[in-house]
Amino acid sequence: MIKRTITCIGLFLLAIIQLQAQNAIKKEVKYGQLTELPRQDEAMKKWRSNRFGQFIHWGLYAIPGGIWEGKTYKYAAEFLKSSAGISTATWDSLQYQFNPVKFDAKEWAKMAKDMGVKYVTITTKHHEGFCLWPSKYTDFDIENTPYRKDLLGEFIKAYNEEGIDVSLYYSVLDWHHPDWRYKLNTEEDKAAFERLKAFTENQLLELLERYPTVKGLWFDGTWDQCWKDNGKFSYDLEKKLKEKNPGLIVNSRMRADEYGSRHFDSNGVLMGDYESGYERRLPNPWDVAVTKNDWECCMTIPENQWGYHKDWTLTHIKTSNELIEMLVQCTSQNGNFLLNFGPRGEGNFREKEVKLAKEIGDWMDDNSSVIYNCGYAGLKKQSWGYFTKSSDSDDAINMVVFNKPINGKYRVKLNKGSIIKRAYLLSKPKKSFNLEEIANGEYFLDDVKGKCKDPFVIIIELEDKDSKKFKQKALT
Ligand code: FHN
Repeated sequence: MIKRTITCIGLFLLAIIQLQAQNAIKKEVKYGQLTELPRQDEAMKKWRSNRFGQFIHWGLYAIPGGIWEGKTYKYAAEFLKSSAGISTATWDSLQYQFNPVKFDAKEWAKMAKDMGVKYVTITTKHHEGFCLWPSKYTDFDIENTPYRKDLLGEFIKAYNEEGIDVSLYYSVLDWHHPDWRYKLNTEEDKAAFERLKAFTENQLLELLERYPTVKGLWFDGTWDQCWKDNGKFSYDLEKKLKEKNPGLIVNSRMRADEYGSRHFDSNGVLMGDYESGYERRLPNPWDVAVTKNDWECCMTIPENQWGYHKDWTLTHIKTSNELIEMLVQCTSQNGNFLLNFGPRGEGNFREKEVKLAKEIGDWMDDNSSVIYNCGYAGLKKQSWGYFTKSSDSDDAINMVVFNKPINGKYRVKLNKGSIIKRAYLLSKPKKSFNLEEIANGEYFLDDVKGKCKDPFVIIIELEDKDSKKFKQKALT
């Protein structure tokens, strides 16, 4: 009795402490999230069902391609200005060499379409500050290059004609702009940064005005103190941009709250429309559900090169199977995969990128039904690969196999009570696998003989939960 009373008092005290702790960390956030998440409007549903996107990093850095005065710099080519200690004036003069005579927007869009992407995100202005569109607010733009034409406009038109949604990358960090400040230490810094804010807002509204079909804005370069000190500005800006383009989708990097918390507000609530912190990394594949928020992983083909680097022998170059596995993993965990390409200064892609795009596209031709409109199947990654599930289907799940078991049998662990009705290769739907039930909801699938391209897909049809057979099994 005494023991029970002590336990009850203990639990009561613990509950009070927990309640107090919760209240202590709950802050009143005025400039946090604008809407309830996850967004369920048509634009967001489309973004979510797209699953696979192409990222393009293109700017002046594509001209030197990681090499300056005969010296090769290993670090990311778009950072060459700082790696090689090049003055702003010298770097900016690359503008007068930017003449991508080989740029063919239609060819680019066709390559993207054939690769199977449903959306593209292109750098309109990277950290160097150079703008790929003719901007009213700066001369450091495409209009003042030998190319002169509205390159971004051509790009958007061509991709839209192929049915690909376009989203625009914009770096707030700006190495060219005289009013950029990392920190706002003095009154003069603050005044300069006010001008930078006005410039940023004007350019973003200009982009949305000029290119009304744009579906999203992808912010970057927002990690410095100056941006953290301007949470209210980022809140107001998100609002204005969304008023200008209803349905607009914005990544979480755009935002800070009034306490300087980025991506997530001070109470841990995501800001923007999807989490964009997965850069060159994926979530733990064994996590059952990553998060209820939408998210996107952006990935490079080499280890860390976004812009064009002339020497790709410096790092590991991912194979198409590695990249396909990442795409599948993202899908299986309800995320999107944005794969980066860095075209040359002349305007064409390196042969290796073209080849990889073709290989991924060949795989997508046969297997895109396990990617588009698909997501988490309610099941963990297993030793042979990943499950995905289409939101159009109630009774089928997809197994995407990357590791073929030596004994030729796939051990498949479903949720308890699940019964497999039939399993077959997506490429050979008529031939069923032999099934061996080894535990409640657990099976061995015997390999179906025949050649299939790796990685490949097995479809599992499940017994309808209302069927007699299912009810009987569930009781046992
Ligand atoms: O510094 C950039 C980098 O060049 C590239 O644009 C990536 C893409 O996510 N973002 C920055 C680093 O977070």
